[in-house]
Amino acid sequence: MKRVMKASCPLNCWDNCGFLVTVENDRVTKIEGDPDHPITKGKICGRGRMLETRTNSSDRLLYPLKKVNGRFEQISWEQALNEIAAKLSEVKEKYGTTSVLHSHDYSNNGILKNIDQRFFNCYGGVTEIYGSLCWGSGIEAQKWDFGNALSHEPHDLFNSKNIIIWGRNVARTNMHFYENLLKAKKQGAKLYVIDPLYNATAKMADEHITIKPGMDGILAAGVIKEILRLGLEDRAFIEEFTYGFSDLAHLLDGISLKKISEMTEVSAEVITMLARIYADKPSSTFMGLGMQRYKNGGNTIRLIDALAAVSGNVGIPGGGANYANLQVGQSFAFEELTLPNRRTDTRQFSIMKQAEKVLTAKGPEIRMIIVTCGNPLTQVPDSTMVERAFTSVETLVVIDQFMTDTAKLADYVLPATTAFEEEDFYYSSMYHHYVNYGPKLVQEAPGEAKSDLWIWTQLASLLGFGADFDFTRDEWLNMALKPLQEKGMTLESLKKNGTLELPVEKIPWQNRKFKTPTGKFEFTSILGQQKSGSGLLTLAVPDESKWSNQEHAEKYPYNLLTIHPLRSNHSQNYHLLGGQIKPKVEVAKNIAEDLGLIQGDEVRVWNDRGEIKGAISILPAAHPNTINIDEGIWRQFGGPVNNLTSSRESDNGLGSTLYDCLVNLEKI
Ligand SMILES: Nc1nc2c(c(=O)[nH]1)N[C@H]1C(S)=C(S)[C@@H](COP(=O)(O)OP(=O)(O)OC[C@H]3O[C@@H](n4cnc5c(=O)[nH]c(N)nc54)[C@H](O)[C@@H]3O)O[C@H]1N2
Ligand SMILES: Nc1nc2c(c(=O)[nH]1)N[C@H]1C(S)=C(S)[C@@H](COP(=O)(O)OP(=O)(O)OC[C@H]3O[C@@H](n4cnc5c(=O)[nH]c(N)nc54)[C@H](O)[C@@H]3O)O[C@H]1N2
Ligand code: SF4
Ligand SMILES: [Mo]
Repeated sequence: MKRVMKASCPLNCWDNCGFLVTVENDRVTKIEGDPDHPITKGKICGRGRMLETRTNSSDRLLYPLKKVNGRFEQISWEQALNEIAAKLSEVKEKYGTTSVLHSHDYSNNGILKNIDQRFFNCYGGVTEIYGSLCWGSGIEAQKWDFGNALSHEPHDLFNSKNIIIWGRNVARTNMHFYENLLKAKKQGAKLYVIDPLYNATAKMADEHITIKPGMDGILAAGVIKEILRLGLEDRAFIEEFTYGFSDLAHLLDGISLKKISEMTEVSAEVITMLARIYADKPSSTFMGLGMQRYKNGGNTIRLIDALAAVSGNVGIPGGGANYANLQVGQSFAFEELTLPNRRTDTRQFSIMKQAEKVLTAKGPEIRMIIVTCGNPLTQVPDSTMVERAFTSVETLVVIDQFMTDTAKLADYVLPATTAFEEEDFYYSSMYHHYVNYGPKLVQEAPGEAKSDLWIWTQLASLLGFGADFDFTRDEWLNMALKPLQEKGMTLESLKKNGTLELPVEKIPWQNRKFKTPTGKFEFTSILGQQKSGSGLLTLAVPDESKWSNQEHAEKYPYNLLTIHPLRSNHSQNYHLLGGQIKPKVEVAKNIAEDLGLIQGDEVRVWNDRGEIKGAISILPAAHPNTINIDEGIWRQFGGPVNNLTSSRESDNGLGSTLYDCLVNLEKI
């Protein structure tokens, strides 16, 4: 029998698309876009379509595996769960619960993927990771400036006169926003892209502004300086609704436009042009996540926020310093789902430094690591150290759908279901504010694959807190939706419609009531002061740059970006793409010219942390001395590129410095 059902894309992505999935004989046979979805309107990308291949792949993990004498052996669920539960009891007894590390990321946007936290809290509280490789610096920055990280609802774009895409690879990573940009442009809006790479979004822009990687904060400072020189600032907003402006003005007095131009490698004329664009309101800014993956990443986002504020583009239709939209995730009952009060002990490692901490932690040492919804060997910086750390512990458990590079290191690998084999609802706090229902479409998962929720429930029962997991799927989903029920949003209505609009503020900060300690937009952050020093904006530069370490920059003259791949969500699709996969080393034209390289040449890219080999592809319009190698590549295909990246934390401690990475390159 053939059925076509509404469902959702589960992938960690800006778009959170609505799907129409064809199911025949208990098998997914086709995935298309749901034309009725209010935002994604029937269009989806190849990564979404490829979920059909992922689900039906003959490479799926089908049975629990245990490593015996270096080789995986199939074992029963009973044996796997009993042995893992016994190990959890043993280490709890001997060393305390924080001798267990829960390493995870967000590869699946289902709300019930958070139940792992409930498990670890009820167990007693393990070593958890904090911060984010993805968006951590920017989120914290916006909390300091505004009190929360909020974006305008997607259609407000059409109120903008000028649209500035700052460090976001829209055409590749956020396809429905791209469609809206095309439409806004047709309706007369002007589009500017600030990015070291000339990407597909830059191609349709009125102007592409290339910049030295990591220097965007300095550029924003230059634009503010010009706005002030030209008298184009929004005085009324600054005086009534902001705090700390004189500190910012003082900072800008200390640097010349000439110096800013030299540091950013953006001409003074372009900086003045941007000042006029920002003053020609409403101008909206859409920041990507790439440009905050630097040591100075938090300060960068703060200076761009400051630019939006000085030019009077905060809280107005068509304006906004759009980065993420936390009010989406904040709509659900996380405490009730995860029970943080149940833990009696806790310890935290930053996600960036998890490997180093595993290797060095005392009181207690890490004895056991459990990985869920993540592939740290490929995705976490400094892969060499990650491998050392993850193989140093007594027991490594990985729950996944495929034998990833991380799973290969494990002592136990547990086979997980895919999104179509379990019921959940999906949300993403990145672009739009709709939540999508995802029914269980396939009744019999292949082999013995089980949902994460099932695995936690079984382990909870073996460890004596089964009662905390004794709920039906409907009960769990209702629990998550509880805060919305009084607003008329119920599980029934979600199931019926397939998607629901969350009751969020569509134009944040329109009431000018900021959630900061002063209630104002803060150029000087009180929260920043409380957490780490002065809270002042600075003119900080990346850690790996000639402005911070001349000698290092001479040894490693090129900036390495490792942006998100077109055809894969991180590491999730490479093994399904077919054909010969090999790292593509994209280099700015000047590098090829300086080193006499031509398209296709084999090269080695290296720094003190590691190396990667690949074939040259020349980028004619990229910023000089810039290289890109897409992230996510498996070892068998020549990756991971995180061999080269650093595990340093960003300025505010919560973000990564994945793109703050200098390398050298030679032909082999
Ligand atoms: N195809 C695809 N789409 C995805 C994903 C995927 O893996 N594949 N992943 C999803 C996830 S989890 C995320 S977080 C988002 C990320 O979405 P984006 O933020 O759009 O993409 P990233 O690849 O993180 O960031 C790369 C962009 O930042 C630019 N950039 C890098 N350094 C700088 C800089 O110093 N200054 C400026 N101005 N720009 C800079 C790069 O040139 C590139 O255009 O994408 C989501 N969508
Ligand atoms: N160099 C470099 N590194 C990066 C980035 C970069 O730009 N450059 N980007 C960073 C960013 S933005 C992010 S968000 C992270 C992403 O890092 P990860 O989330 O670790 O990466 P993914 O490859 O999306 O997914 C990890 C694993 O989750 C598994 N998985 C999928 N669904 C489920 C499920 O339902 N249950 C379980 N148990 N497992 C599941 C997949 O099979 C996959 O093996 O990577 C970061 N790393
Ligand atoms: S990966 Fe993103 S754009 Fe592609 S189908 Fe899924 S949500 Fe949509
Ligand atoms: Mo991400």
